[in-house]
Amino acid sequence: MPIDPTQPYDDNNVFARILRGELPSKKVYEDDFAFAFHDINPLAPVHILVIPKGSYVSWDDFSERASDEEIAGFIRAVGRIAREEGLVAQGYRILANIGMRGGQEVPHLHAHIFGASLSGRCSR
Ligand code: DGP
Repeated sequence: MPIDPTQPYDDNNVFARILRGELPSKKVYEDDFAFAFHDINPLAPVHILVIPKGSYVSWDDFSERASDEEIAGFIRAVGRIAREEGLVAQGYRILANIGMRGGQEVPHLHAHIFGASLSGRCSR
């Protein structure tokens, strides 16, 4: 079910619990601003979720409340992960679903990174 982005941040959402180490994840990357892990239900040969460490529901919430340092750190991390995962030569997609019409299901901001296998496309 898509979330209602006008609700306050829910500290018990699944990504908050992954960040706190209460739930397992297949970690790909971590720094001061971002945490990344494999999507549990991959829609591409490479499907990574990147989340900011702070408590933000949506892109608009993030851009309103996060510091410039957090925003730069998060965006930098997405690019770094694409490079480190070897996606640059083949190309990749970045997607953020926001709110009800955007189809967002987890109320902690996340960017999907979709990458291809060596021969395939990065999405269906
Ligand atoms: P969306 O909110 O629609 O942008 O997508 C949420 C994504 O999060 C979806 O692709 C599935 C993934 N997901 C949901 N719960 C978990 C979980 O517990 N672990 C992992 N690794 N991924 C999850």
